[in-house]
Amino acid sequence: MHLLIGNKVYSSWSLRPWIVMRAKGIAFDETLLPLRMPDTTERIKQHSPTGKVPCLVDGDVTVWESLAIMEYVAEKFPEKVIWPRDAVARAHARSVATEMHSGFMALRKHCPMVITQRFAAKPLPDDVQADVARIAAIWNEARARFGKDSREPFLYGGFTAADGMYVPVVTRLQTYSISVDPVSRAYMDAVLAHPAYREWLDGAIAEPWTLAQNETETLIEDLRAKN
Ligand SMILES: N[C@@H](CCC(=O)N[C@@H](CS)C(=O)NCC(=O)O)C(=O)O
Repeated sequence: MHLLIGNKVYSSWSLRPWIVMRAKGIAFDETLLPLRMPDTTERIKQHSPTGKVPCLVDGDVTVWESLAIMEYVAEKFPEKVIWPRDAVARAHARSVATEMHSGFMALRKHCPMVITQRFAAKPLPDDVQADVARIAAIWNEARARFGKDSREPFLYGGFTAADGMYVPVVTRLQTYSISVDPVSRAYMDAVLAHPAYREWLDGAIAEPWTLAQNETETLIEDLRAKN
């Protein structure tokens, strides 16, 4: 299998299926296409019909959209337990994963992923604060209902696709120094310590396209204005 991804510093959607596949020990090759280059769309469109990453190619099968890629590998490798085994937990996990996929626009717009950066805390607009409150409620509920009896620290105990969907949310809260309750903080620390996350972060740090701090701030302003 071959996964097409964008820059590890910026491409939050690429990180989601990448980390699920890596955390679950699923073998794949990756090709990284730097975003925001003159030929980016043209190069991605050679593989992905939307011109966006991530995109998974498995022989004759092409799967685009991060969540569809997770579903594809979940079907292909049922033994990897990409979604929780328990039906109630699985329904909850799919709900929070799709809530993330289609939501939290205020947080995504205000705090774009720049995984290698750390900014001082600043007051957040009300709509961003509301997104953070909802995310913390999701994490607390999942941990209390489905994760607490497990020795593992993720939303449903072991790492699942739902965690994969929230990894770039964790990194945003970390990058922008956004405070959360102790349960959410412990969850964030577990995600940030995961070996697959550390591997992605090392790749991001090594990327040659990373912008300097002042250029990053300009990029963030640009993304906030555009989105
Ligand atoms: N809904 C898509 C979103 C994919 C997306 O927006 N990817 C961004 C990178 S994170 C992209 O490819 N942008 C194209 C570009 O910047 O040229 C998914 O879940 O995979």
